Amino acid sequence: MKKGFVFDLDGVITDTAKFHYIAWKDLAANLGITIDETFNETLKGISRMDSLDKILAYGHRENDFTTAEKEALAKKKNDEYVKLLADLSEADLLPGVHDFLVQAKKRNIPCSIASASKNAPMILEKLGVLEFFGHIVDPETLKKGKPDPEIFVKAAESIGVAPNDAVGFEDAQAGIEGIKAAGMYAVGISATEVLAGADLQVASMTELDIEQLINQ
Ligand code: B16
Ligand code: MG
Repeated sequence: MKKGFVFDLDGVITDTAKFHYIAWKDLAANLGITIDETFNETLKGISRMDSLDKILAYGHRENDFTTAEKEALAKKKNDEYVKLLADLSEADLLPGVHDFLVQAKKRNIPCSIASASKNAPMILEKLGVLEFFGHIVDPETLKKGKPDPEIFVKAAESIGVAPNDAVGFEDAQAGIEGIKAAGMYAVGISATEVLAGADLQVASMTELDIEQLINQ
């Protein structure tokens, strides 16, 4: 019997990858680096600074910037990203998410967020679903990012649920690995990629049966 749900944000609750892509593409172009959508796939679930490092390495510019300069670049990207989120609303929730959260609330199943994004609280507020989450893990408090299980263990424990009793929802391979390493039941959400190691994979949350999940 499962007692709590842990959600990734980007790719599970909403699709912010397209906005990350626009902002990173513009920043990279200013540095003479061209990235495409295939490269953008490798940035999903990766922290802001690790994403910047990957882009600089891709453009062979990894040794060209000081830490302070890299922080300024990451801030510039985030400022553009936040501007692109200005019109985000409930309409940007991915299919089935709102209904699933309502069902969880009805059954008193606590929910938390395990996202690498420092913008998660603001995004959830804009989407109108902040109230459904008992806790949002602050990525600044983590020693390691996904695929390390730390964020998922913290997210489950923050809502008073042992990882073994929790279900985790992820769209990225690194996230599925982190959920499994935490000892949780992993639900992969992707219509395009096979998520290796997921206990269950669906194309969207509309396909999920909450009763069946709880009884895993
Ligand atoms: P921020 P998730 C991740 O979200 C994104 O997939 C990734 O592209 C982004 O770099 C990361 O959040 C950090 O986001 O710049 O807003 O702090 O999938 O872990 O919810
Ligand atoms: Mg994700």
